Amino acid sequence: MENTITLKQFLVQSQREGQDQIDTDLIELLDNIMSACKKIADGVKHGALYGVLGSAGSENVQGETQKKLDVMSNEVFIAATQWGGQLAGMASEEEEDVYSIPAQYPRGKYLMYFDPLDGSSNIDVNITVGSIFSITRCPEGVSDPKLADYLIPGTEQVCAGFCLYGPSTMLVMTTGNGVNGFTLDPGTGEFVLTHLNMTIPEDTKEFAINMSNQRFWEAPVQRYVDECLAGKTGPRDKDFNMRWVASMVAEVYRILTRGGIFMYPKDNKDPSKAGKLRLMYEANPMSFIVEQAGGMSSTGRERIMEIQPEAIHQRVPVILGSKNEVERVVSYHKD
Ligand code: AHM
Ligand code: MG
Repeated sequence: MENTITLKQFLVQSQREGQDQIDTDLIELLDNIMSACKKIADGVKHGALYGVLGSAGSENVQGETQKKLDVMSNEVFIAATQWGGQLAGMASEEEEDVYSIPAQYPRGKYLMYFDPLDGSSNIDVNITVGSIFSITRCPEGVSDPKLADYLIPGTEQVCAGFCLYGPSTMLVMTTGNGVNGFTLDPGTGEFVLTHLNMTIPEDTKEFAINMSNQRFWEAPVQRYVDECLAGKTGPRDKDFNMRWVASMVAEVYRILTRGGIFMYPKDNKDPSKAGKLRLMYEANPMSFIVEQAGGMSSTGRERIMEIQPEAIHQRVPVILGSKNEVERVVSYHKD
């Protein structure tokens, strides 16, 4: 245990080494995010013992049924971070409007966007879920940010991360200088550096997509998946493997570990929706992490992090992972 480096130590050391993005406020904010993640991990682990499984009997702004753990995780995230004085405001998948920091707390310079419990359709079936967060600077001179102040492109992110509630609890994050993974030690309650400088292999033989939507996809994605399925007998001349966990956090973690491509592409299932996943608290943070690990992230037509957001709950197509495969899908969109 002597040589272990905790997440907090790692951040302080990185600050001392002059990493521009890291300041004391960010370290304190991340410390509070860690507290939130530990509480949520505890709730997820205890499941039925805490009576937290099942539906909360309400819907969020996206019209999705909220699970009890969705609601609880959202409350935990807000309670753990709003008091610290580092945030000017926050936006959550589970909140219709942006969340103003209550008047009794000081306001800080950062904005936080988060999905308190991603993959929540998996809660009741005991499969990995996670929390995703993204941090940007609040626009200069703004102390009481309004909706428009939050519409900042992903390229401006100062930090992004996710916490995975799986067989082990892991926090993976970037501050724009590579990606590192920390495993929660259940004995000490500390996140310990276990995965230094995670990188995504450029090539892969594994793809992840919800095949039940196949008939709704556009031609470039149809072509890409057809070619993967053809395996050795097709133009790719190699067999592919497929995975679909229905938890983006678990898919991105797998890709960070052994490569792969993840797609929730544009489809015509519901023409009013540009995709399923949300730009501000799913696509942007995951894109930042994937790019920092040497991968690529695109809608098929543009780099996700360069999208100028138009709404806080905006949806976008997402194609991310091993660079050469994502490039291939993007090239099919150009053809
Ligand atoms: P959520 O934030 O409501 O959980 O939705 C996002 C999740 C992603 O984690 C996952 O990739 C996707 O939805 C799965 O969708 P589907 O059930 O359509 O396969
Ligand atoms: Mg989500």
